[in-house]
Amino acid sequence: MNAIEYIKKILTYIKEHSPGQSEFYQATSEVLNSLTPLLNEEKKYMQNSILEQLVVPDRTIIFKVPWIDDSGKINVNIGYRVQFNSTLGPYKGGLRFHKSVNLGIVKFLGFEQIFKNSLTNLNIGGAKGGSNFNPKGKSDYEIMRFCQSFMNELYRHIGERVDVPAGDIGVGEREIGYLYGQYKRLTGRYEGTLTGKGIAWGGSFGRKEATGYGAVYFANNYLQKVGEDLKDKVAVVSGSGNVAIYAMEKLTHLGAKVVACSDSQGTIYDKDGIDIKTLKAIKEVDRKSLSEYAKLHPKATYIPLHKYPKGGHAIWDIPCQIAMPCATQNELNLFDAKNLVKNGCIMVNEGANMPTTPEAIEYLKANNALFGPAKAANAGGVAVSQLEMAQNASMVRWSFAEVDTKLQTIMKNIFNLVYNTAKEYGFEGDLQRGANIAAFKRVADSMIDLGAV
Ligand code: NDP
Ligand code: 2IT
Repeated sequence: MNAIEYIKKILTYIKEHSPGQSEFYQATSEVLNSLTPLLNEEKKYMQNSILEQLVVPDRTIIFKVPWIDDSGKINVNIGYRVQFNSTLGPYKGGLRFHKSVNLGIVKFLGFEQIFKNSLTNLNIGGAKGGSNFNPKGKSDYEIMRFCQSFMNELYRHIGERVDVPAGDIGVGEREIGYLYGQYKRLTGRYEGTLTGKGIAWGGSFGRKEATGYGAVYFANNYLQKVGEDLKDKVAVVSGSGNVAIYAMEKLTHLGAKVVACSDSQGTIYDKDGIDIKTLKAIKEVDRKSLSEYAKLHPKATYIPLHKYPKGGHAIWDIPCQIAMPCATQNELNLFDAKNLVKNGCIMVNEGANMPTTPEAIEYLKANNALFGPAKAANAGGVAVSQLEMAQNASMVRWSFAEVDTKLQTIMKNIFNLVYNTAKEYGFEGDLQRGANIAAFKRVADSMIDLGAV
């Protein structure tokens, strides 16, 4: 069997055995289809059934999360933790609380996490979890009761050298606090089993900023490689959550002008440059809609979601040179990619996980836009999570500057690794392929070293 037949066989297996899990199929197809040159060259991966083993999680935990709302009613949600692969270290990856969460989404995120974590060159395996709980409009006490109930089940499956959850969509410092508090109550242990903790109670300086800053460091390395930089570039960033806000902040630090961002309800266009202080107050503190921004900055334009023609997204129709999707999966499609290219965009750099559809990626590549793939570009968040684990394990705390310097080095190393790997395999400039091959090699070779079954 040659590599193409081997990959096809595995993808057919996934399709048959994971019905309805379209995001999982999309994520596995992307990685596997990148591996053809490597699998043709190195027969050991097929001989050791590495693909068969990589596409099935080590274990999948699905549980009931009952919680009482402020009116006294009992609600029930579904909780997930997919411990995908622990070859390189303890399971590591975030928790997502969003109404759209289902097993296919958690599996796609967990699968991606194996390879992202591999690229950091740190010792962390891949996992993801979450719930279909919708945090929108819930009081602090409702969030607290939900988090406590979630942890009542999860605690028995995690530990500082077993599985270390963190945040993702809908899970930030507040939620990590409630989850960690309940973990401590149930186990009596203060060992740092979650990352993204508050600084006062064991968190790391720089974790909050790490994904967004890291993604911009990645973009900057990429631009420098092609003789460009961020100075005076016009940028747009989708989302206005944790990743988006700190991507915007670092873009601004490095001289770019961010003129637009979005949330699940609409888009803000401020041609003078987004005022990040106001944005933080609206989204991080008040947890309100972006429409509030236009009230405070009357020159800015607010485009509600329903006002943009179906099929595309308003944010990608705003002229820019640098586009950073930082909200969610499949938020930048072919229609959007065409708009970006038409308007002069030279780079799409992914802050979110799998935000660009396969057709959009092909279009961008065919039109010579630089493309920074998520598993490389957004790996700074999980990398600083590992630095948080390291600080917790040795009971020390590093300064913001120390963490930020380490993050910059990690992002530079990831960039060089994926760039050089793409070149080595004859796909110079295709960082998506470079990231998938480099990440896979480290995991697969380690699986063989540890005994392939
Ligand atoms: P947040 O919950 O902090 O922010 C998410 C943002 O995206 C919000 O502005 C939200 O809008 C918007 N959004 C979420 N879902 C949708 C949707 N279905 N349609 C439109 N807009 C949406 O999450 P993060 O910033 O942490 O995560 C963003 C992305 O980055 C995700 O893909 C995540 O997996 C990825 N990521 C996160 C890391 C981290 O460290 N947090 C690390 C690496 C990747 P609203 O404000 O209206 O809710
Ligand atoms: O997608 C991701 O890398 C995250 N949500 C962060 C994971 C982590 O463990 O910090």
